[in-house]
Amino acid sequence: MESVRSTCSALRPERLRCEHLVDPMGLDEVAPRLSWSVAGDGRDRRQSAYEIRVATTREALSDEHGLAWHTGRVESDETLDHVYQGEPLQACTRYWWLVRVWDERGVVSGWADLAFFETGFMGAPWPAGWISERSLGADEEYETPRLAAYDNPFQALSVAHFRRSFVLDRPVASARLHATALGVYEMLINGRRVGEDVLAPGWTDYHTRLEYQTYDVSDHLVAGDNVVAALLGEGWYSGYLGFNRKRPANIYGVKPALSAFLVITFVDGTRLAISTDDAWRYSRGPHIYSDVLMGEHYDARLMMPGWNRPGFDDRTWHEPELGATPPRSIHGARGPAIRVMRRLAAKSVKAASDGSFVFDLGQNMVGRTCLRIRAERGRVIRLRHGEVLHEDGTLYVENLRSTRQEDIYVATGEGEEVWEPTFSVHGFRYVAVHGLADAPPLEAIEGCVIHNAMEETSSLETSSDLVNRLYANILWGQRGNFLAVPTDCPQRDERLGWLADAQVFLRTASWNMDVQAFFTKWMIDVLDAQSPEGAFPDVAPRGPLPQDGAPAWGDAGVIVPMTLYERYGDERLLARAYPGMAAWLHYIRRHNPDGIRTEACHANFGDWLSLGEQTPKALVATAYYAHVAALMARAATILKIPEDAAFYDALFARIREAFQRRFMAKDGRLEGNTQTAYLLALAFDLMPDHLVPRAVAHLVENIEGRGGHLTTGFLGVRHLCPILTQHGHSDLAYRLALNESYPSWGYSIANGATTIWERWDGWTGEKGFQSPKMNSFNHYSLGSVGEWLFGAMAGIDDDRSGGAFRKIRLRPTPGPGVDRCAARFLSPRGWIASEWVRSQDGISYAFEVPANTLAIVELVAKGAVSILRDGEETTPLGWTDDRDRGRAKFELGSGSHRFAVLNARPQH
Ligand code: RAM
Repeated sequence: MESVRSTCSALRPERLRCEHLVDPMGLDEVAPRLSWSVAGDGRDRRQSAYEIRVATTREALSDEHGLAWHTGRVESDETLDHVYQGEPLQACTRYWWLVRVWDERGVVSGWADLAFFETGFMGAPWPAGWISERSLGADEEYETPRLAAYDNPFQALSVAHFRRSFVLDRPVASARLHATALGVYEMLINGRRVGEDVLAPGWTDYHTRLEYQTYDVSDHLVAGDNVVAALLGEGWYSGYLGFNRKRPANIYGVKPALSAFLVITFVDGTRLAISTDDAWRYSRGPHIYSDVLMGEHYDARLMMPGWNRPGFDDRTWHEPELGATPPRSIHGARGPAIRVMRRLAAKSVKAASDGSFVFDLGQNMVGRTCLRIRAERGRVIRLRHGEVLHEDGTLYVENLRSTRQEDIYVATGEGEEVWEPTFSVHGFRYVAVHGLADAPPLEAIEGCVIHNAMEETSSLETSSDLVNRLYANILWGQRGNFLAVPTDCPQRDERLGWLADAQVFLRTASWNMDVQAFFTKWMIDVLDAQSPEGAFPDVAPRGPLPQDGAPAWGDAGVIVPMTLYERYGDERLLARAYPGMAAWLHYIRRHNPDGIRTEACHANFGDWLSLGEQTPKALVATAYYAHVAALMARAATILKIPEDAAFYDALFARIREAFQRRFMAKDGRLEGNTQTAYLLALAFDLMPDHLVPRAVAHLVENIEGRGGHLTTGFLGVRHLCPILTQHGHSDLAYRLALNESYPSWGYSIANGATTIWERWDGWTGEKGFQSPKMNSFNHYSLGSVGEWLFGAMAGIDDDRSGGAFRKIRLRPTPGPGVDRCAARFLSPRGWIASEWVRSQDGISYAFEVPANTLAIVELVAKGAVSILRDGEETTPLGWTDDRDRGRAKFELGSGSHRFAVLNARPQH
């Protein structure tokens, strides 16, 4: 080991993040947190000290006296969440930062690549005015286009085009554009798009809060004439939202408004600020209407060439109306922006019986279609979007309910035309193109995948095609539904931030992507949505569905911050959420003093969409009540509030006892005798110790009695495979996970699923499609089995201590039907890899953990004669031989390690 060490190079600090984002702009945190990870060759690598430097210029970073914060050398192995403690941060200022680290031998690294964060207004009042379209008089009409000539079945609004000219007479040093909208916007300067954000500023409860974006536009400006321009649409603010079919819905407001603040700093140190005011002009353009849910109608003949550049004659344009009323809280974006994240080429195109040409993208996805065609002027092309097809090859769109997700493009006839809708998002795999006489080429349609820009952090490859597809389907469900908020589905008139869906899926989500900043933002939405009585909602933002939260739904207000703490060690978020979490607990307690939760359960969904058996709702509700009480006790301990911890511990014990008294028979049988009943009781520690084996036996018996099939809904399914594995039935967990007969994940895959379905019986050979009233083919909830794929099959897990993978638990669990499993995961501390292969001789296992972490490896060695480490049967340091119970445990430092667990062979 020593020799490995002495040849290895210094550690490398990398992946620098501030507030869990890479180089964030417009940050309004007074004391932002800085994180990095360290990489290094060899084993047992450790950071022993670090030094951080922060300064407002790059040059000042090398000047000890010019620093805003200088930690000096600090003896510490921590790489995450170093709270800024330098000079008070100035508003609207870029701070560059650097870090270097010392390794276990005291060898110092080079400085990491330069990173920055840029502050926003830091709590100062939002400086810009608000502009919107004027309400026209009865006899007035917009010049362009004459909307009356078009069919607008949804009465959705057009997209307002705003512009404002200005002259620059001095050389520009830098420029920033801060912008937001009651609605959705895109900004342009001199015809060039500012940033790449889609549907900014995203969705918040616009009554309560609004986020703004900050863009570096220094290189958008030119000497002389300039134009800043904007497109403004309705978005979640005044467009169709949820199942509200009224127009105008007026959930938040009826008329979108834009607010922008362009600050130009000249080389001579002077500044010019341009705000949205009466110097702007607006017009309507080629969008006949644009709506997130319904789609977009765009007549390209009405394009106004040059409208967003200098030299355009805007004398016929209108003066805007001023003074929309924004919410009091306007602050810098807290999560990652929404972007076009990838593009999918069409796989095939077929003529359908209704005259359309149906393109197949090969993947159920969320985003928009890019159309590329040549057509004569005035040709109307309709693009309809659906997730699946009818048997005759036409689109199945019945499940969209009132949503249309249909785009209309009217061609100019000028060469090749390329178009994407601006403010509309669809959930689809198939695009039916109507209005073309001849079959268009495959390249005519491309799918633009849109979601919040989160880093993907995993890969999973196994010998089983079914498992590989299951993993892909789970990942695609997340790509499709992490859009502004974690939505239940992306296609029908719903697309809401349902709380239970989010809490059951969060662990899985955090394997697939770095979701910390995304959920930090959404937790603000959840807290905003808490009622004065303490009730969390069913959906956040509440928007079109204002009701209070059901058990397991409202409980997400406690589960989400605790899960984020376990995965990322985010204590600040936990501390901020804590008062709200406590208020929720007291709300439940007030209504249910005897511990059995039957009151204030609101829509009380139970184990939603379970199949063939119903778990008593009071049992589900009480189990969850106990669970959130236990989580509160943990939260209080972490936050060092011992009185609270004792209170919630006692509360948990009382509810647990009440649960046993009310729902449990002496033989450990639970009321209803359902799979979910046992799963919740076992997962939430509600069974007395001596009856745990009985509960497990009842569960197994239930599953076996159904020929190895599940009945679980949203709530039970998450615990199904993990609990079976934990209690010695991993073979049965594998059987369920790899099952192809109905109901199972495999059944949907065998029937062509490329995402997780909302319901086990979304389509069955026997009955065809489920009721179109509720039948999404892209709902991530039942995909919560993803946490088992990583946590059990691949065997990588955090230790739930909040150490954010400082200690990595590795417990690979091979099982029937899979001969090889290779997983990789980018933890907050770096890449973890885990791979096992089964052969006749036994299992070989290799893993890698990043510098500065410790691996607790547990190998199931039942029946094995020997365990080899790096090819030799040695007992390494940290070895605790536990082979009597069929397990061997090791504690190992960073680097890659190799084991072989050999089978017994006949003796000669
Ligand atoms: C459905 C949603 C969601 C679920 C609720 C109870 O409409 O799709 O997934 O949480 O109902």
